[in-house]
Amino acid sequence: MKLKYLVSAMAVMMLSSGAAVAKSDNLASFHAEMDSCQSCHTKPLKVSDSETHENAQCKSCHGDYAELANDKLHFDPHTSHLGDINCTSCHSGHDKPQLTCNNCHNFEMEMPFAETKAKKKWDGAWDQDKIQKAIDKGPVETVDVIVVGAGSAGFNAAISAKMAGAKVVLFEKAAYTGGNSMLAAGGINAVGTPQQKKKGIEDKVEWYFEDAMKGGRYKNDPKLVQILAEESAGAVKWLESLGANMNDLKRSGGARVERTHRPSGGASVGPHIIDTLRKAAVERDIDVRVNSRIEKIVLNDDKSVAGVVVHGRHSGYNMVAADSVVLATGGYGMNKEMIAYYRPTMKDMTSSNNVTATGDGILLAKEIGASMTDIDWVQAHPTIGKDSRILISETVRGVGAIMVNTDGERFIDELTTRDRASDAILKQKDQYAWLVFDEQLVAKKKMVRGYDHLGMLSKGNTIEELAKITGMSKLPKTASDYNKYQAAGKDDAFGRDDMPLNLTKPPFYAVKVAPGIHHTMGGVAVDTDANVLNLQSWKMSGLFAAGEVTGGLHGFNRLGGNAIADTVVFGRIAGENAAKHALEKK
Ligand code: FAD
Ligand code: MEZ
Repeated sequence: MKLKYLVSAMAVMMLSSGAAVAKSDNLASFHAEMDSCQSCHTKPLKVSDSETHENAQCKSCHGDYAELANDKLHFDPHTSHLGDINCTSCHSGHDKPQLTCNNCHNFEMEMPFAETKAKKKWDGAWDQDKIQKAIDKGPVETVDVIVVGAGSAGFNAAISAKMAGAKVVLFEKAAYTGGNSMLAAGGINAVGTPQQKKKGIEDKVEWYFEDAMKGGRYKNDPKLVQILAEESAGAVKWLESLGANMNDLKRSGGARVERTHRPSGGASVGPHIIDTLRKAAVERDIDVRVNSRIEKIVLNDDKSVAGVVVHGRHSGYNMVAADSVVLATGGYGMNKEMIAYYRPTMKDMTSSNNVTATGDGILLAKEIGASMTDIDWVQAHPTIGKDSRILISETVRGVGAIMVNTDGERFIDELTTRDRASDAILKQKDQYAWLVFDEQLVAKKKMVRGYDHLGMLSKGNTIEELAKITGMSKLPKTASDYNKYQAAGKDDAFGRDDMPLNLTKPPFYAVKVAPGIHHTMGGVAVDTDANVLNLQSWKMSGLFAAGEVTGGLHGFNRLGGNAIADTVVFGRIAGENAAKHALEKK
């Protein structure tokens, strides 16, 4: 019998046998009993922060995720959108195992050694004494470019810096890379791509620019928006050159044409991009370290960047020197205190964000005198599954769903901008709405099957049946009116100008949605070269930033698809300029 099957069989036996569990009550002692500590660890014992050896050991005995995939499970954690992450992200050796999926979901899944006691978390409060001691001790290593945060902006920066000839290290505080980027569902906006040309879509850099500015209520930094628009097609091409598939196109709210690019086949864009970037980083031999939180940016006496203090899960506090640091730490959509401070009216809202979105980069940059732009602008996404943290992608409306209130009546153009749609929902009875669609949409959008799988959809064989199940008494009339507008190509009720589908093919579906925190538009002030600016708007020598940690690009309201575009366009600019700066200083 292969060890992987033997071990999983043993784990199941142990779960069902109290005596066995009492003997080895954690994963580590179970392995030690079978063999020795060397089942998992090196001798002499040295555990890197990324737990690289330990994870290789897991896979050598148990198989990789593809081998562990089990299609009999209702939810298979080994085939989730988290991709190929460390086994120890969930199965910690000496600590209570924790299903990473449950950061957002509430899956009830029995895990081996679930009875293990939880230990004190390594990544609690930042310890200022230890930070200072690490600085006093001096750097333990030196590189050219340090990238902080391994989401899309961080990976793009690290890959670009490495390709420009710099020695790079990419630090990620979580046990896995991906951040909010791996949750992106809709797509990446770009203008002038071969995909648009193939579909006969006329688009212009000026239109992209105008749509983003209008969506942002003209509070965006036009110089940043211009670069985003001009470089967007190059961003898609770059992702494709790294192995991504961006062949599908759809329209997002606030955009005048279809310019949101996504993988063909209906897969979500974020997991696909992160998977591509992870592989591209491995192929380029980039040093990516997880379980490594940056807690300080260190400056020289002349205020130029000297490096960072990293708090590693196993290595503790150390200073790493570099002439360039790129902040790519994402937003603060999961930091309750920051939301309560900057946007008190949103403090009780749910959030679509990953638990990693804690605003660290903003705190790190502020502490050393960086300026902030639009820091209090927080976007509510109108369609987060009610009472959940699961985003119902804008794609669902883009592809054809209608949005109705609890009586089943439409109340707004479904393709309006997010701020308008969110405000309109909050004015409805009970402050929630339903998205309604039919089987045609399900056939087009694989992600909708995912919502069904999660038990989020109500279903009826007729519109009348769906109306009865959901209590939306006016839904049949609304659907019949909408079908007439769709056939005529003119929405007399709300002026929706893109109605790709009607509501005619059973079964019919509805999902309850409500606004929730989605994107923090404000953040660190940057110029067009991704230099971080200080309070006097001077460049901070050696400090760069890209992605959701920055402010200025999106103004007061971001358009769907512009954040991933931001992470690729400005991630690359930050990486290239960080490499240039560091190499010139050598
Ligand atoms: P992130 O991807 O969040 O990465 C930041 C990383 O930094 C994280 O991994 C974090 O752990 C790490 N980090 C933080 N602090 C530290 C520290 N102190 N030390 C070390 N590491 C640190 N946008 C679109 O354009 N299209 C979409 O379809 C789309 N869909 C979305 C769906 C969802 C559910 C969500 C939440 C967002 C979506 N967005 C979308 C927005 C977009 O995904 C994010 O704005 C974007 O991915 C942010 O990328 P980033 O690289 O800046 O940050
Ligand atoms: O850009 C986004 O946040 C986006 C497209 C989200 C979504 O609804 O899919």
